[in-house]
Amino acid sequence: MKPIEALNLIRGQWQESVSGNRFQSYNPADTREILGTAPRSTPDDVDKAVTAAREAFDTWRRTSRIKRGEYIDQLAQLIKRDLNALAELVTRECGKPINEGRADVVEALHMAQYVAGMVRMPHGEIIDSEIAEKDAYILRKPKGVVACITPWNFPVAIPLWTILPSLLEGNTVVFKPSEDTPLCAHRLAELFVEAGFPPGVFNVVHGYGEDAGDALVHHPGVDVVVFTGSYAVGRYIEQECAKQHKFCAVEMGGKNAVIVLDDANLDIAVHAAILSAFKTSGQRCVSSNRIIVHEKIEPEFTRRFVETARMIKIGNGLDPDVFMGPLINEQGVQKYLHHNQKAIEEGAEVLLPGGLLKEGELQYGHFVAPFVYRMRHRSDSFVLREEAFSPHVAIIPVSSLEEAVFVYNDTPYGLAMAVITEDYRKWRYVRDNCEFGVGYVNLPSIGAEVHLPFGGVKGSGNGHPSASALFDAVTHKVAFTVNHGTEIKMAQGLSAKIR
Ligand code: UN1
Repeated sequence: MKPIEALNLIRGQWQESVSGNRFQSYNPADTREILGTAPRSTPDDVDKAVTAAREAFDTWRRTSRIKRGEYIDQLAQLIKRDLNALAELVTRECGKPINEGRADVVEALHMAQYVAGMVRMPHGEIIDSEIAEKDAYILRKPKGVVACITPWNFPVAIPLWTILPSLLEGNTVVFKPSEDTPLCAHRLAELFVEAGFPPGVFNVVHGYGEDAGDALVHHPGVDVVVFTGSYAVGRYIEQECAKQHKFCAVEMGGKNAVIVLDDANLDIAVHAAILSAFKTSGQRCVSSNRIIVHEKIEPEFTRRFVETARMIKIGNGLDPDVFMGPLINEQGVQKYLHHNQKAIEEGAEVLLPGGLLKEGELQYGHFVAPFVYRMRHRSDSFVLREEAFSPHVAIIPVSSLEEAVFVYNDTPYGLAMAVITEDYRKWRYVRDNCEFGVGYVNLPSIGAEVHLPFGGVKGSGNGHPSASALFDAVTHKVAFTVNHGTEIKMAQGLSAKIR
């Protein structure tokens, strides 16, 4: 593959960082393969991008909503045209197997189709007034400049979850992609240019959180920060935005679980647990590090789960038979090893030892094997409460439905929950008593779709889900009332008399 030289996109112009510095993007499956480079942007670059977005806002917000949707429809067509090339780049740059790379791009395409299709649907509301001569409306207005800061694990889909609702509603955008996947972001940016979005409506600054991301969060010209990523960074953004009276929508981690109840269909249970734990090598915010299993069926479940996990094919994601690719970077590997070590210290009964894979070609990538253990729940455990973002999985036996729900909730997070049961009374109890934003019955905890809200509670988010629900975060609901009478009449029976 020819190396890709990514650039910032500011006011429709491709630009180097004013610092002149660049950073490399490499293939996590083979770190000898440098895929390209991107500008290491500074607060000055951020300032230029935000200024461009502010200047473009006035014209963009007055462009008809249907016209804005047509640009997005054009983008959808370009994503469809380039689907295979984009999918391959996703796999090379973030390591996930090619079927997952493809699903990432398909999810992005779905978001573009969904958002473009919304423009001819009713939006806003007509509502009655207490006064017969008054018409009342609920309208949505754009908030201004939206900063979209996104993670590497869905390098095409998650950016569009946040960028497209923002643009459709008349906001302009500054996009700061993950420093692990700048090249996917660059290809996406090229498609925005080709789709003909007016200069300044969509801007990109590449770089690191500490300089480019932080400068965006603090820039007075940014009205809304939309972030998906770690709890630590999300909390920091929430605090910094509060100081500036700035709105933010943050999606953070999860310590999700698959709950397998005593009446579960074990084929479905094992299948759902394997997909939840090991797709994307456990690096989805909805991945499950915990399988909470009723003790009646736990031995049989565990035997089958471990047997299946042992057979998982690990390797370069471009091989279509591979199920698990590498972890994204050295930091991801260290986090995985740290969690494994901690589990042993906390008394876990190790069922699969995991560890770094060093044979043949695998030695050049960040490849690790599934680490699986059995452990009773403890509220003071580190490994049963904190996200590992890797194929690190606890099987937690419980003795009742109520205990399963207690264990599920006993973490700082509340993102994704899957329950395996044939009994509607049981899943209904789980649904009503577990804290989550994305719930599943007889399915894995992964697999969200764009037209559903995506977001969690507690440490997983601040109550502003993304994908279809992001429209609420990037618009302001306005009450608008018109008098058609020839005199002023007030609501609540308030007297309108002056004298
Ligand atoms: C994420 O892990 O950050 O639900 C998002 C899923 C995907 C999105 C995951 N559609 O698995």
